Amino acid sequence: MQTTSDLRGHLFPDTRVFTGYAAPVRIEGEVHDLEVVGTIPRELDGAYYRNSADHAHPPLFDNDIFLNGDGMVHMVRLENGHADLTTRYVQTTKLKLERKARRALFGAYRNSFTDLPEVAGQDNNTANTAVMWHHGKLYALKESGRPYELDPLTLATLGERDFDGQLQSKTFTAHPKYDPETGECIAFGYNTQGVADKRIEVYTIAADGHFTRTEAFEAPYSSMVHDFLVSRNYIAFVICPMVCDWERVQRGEPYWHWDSTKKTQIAIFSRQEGVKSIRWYTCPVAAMQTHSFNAWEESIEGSTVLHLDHFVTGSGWLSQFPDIHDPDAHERPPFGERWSFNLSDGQDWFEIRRLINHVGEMPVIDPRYAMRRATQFYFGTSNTALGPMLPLGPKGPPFTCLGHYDETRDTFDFYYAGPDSSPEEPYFVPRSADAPEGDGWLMCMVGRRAENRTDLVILDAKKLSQGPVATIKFPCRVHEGFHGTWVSAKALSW
Ligand code: V55
Ligand code: FE
Repeated sequence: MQTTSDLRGHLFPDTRVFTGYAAPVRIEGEVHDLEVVGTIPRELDGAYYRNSADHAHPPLFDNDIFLNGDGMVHMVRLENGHADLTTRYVQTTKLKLERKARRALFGAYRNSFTDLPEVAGQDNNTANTAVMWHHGKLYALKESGRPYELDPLTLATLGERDFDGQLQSKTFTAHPKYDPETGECIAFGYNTQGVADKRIEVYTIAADGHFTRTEAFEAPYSSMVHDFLVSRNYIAFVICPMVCDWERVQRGEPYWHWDSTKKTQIAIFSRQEGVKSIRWYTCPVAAMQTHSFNAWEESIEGSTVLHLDHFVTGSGWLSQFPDIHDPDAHERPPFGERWSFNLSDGQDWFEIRRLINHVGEMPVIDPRYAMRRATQFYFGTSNTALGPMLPLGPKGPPFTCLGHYDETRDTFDFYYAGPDSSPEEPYFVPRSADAPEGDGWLMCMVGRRAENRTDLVILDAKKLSQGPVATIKFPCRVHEGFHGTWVSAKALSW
């Protein structure tokens, strides 16, 4: 098979995914004692980890998408007002094979039929989407494969994991949920055989790493199940028409396509009773959940109402995956929505209302308030009242701001990162274990696009518009990433 990389030579393609601020970085290393403007709060003793997709090799196909980059984890260790940076690739099977060959061997995103014959049957997992800290271990996650365990102090890869045989699925979500009361992790795998199957496995992992519950159910069709929602007593999956058709995949077409003839369907079941209590709801409009804030229950006049707070778009993710019925369809931006289900009335009906009337994504809450009512919402956004939009990147327009919605006062506050600056997903760290909700810091990587550099900023989460209390300056760029987490030095025994 002649690939576009054979024609190109050993160069990254001249596309939006591989040039400018999105160009692969590929540098692994450490920077000791970074420059700091302002003061890093002394309470922040620990490490911020986050994952990114940073192509290590020019792709086989020029039209490769950014989601197909190799997992590169960034760690910023904060200690006593100082900060150190470590960047390290996840040593996946894919990366090891390709390093040995000094070229790409795997082809299009999740499509093994486009791989070169010498890697037939080998795992294409890039481990590039999120990091998970649970039962004292750090993992790099990608929804198309199993977790890779990392050494939390060095980011060295310890190996692919099935949690000592407890994980049946060949896949594991990049969006596990952590129960702040029980210490459990609720997680799932979809496309569990590594192909376009409809099976979804749901796991409860105890604080010590033991799987205390494994259950499975079938979705109405095989679709991208990127995120889900968990409340104190319920689990909800939003199945969206981002569909995988194995015959198309076998023909070398993209793994996903948007099929507007299918309906968005929501599965809700009790954590206690499990999947035998599943109920399905049909969404009255075309909708795709991008990422979730939180789920929570409310008792209203004797009925149990389950609220799903999440970002939702009315189109597919058309910048990455085609609409098979309408090639000219335009991607629509996501807004924050609250979907409310009366679980007591037996009806296939739910209420949709706008929670956040700003285009946004990368939702975050105070993690101590997960699974119950949270009232403080943080997200990436582009508020044109504060600064101009930035040139399109591979994911669309970069954020220029972080937003904070305080539902108790119904007010918004914004951090504008400055000209040519793009904040990424924030992470909330409470000031102390018993501080009130929202009393703490938001930390966030910020692209300094004109300088080809990255900063980590720390903001007072109640005063975003006042700007950072500390700006930690990297001497270089790290690749734009996806999802991160904070782990205290105590938990790390650092
Ligand atoms: C997403 C990210 C992925 C992926 C599928 O943000 C969906 C959504 C970074 O990889 O493979
Ligand atoms: Fe995600």
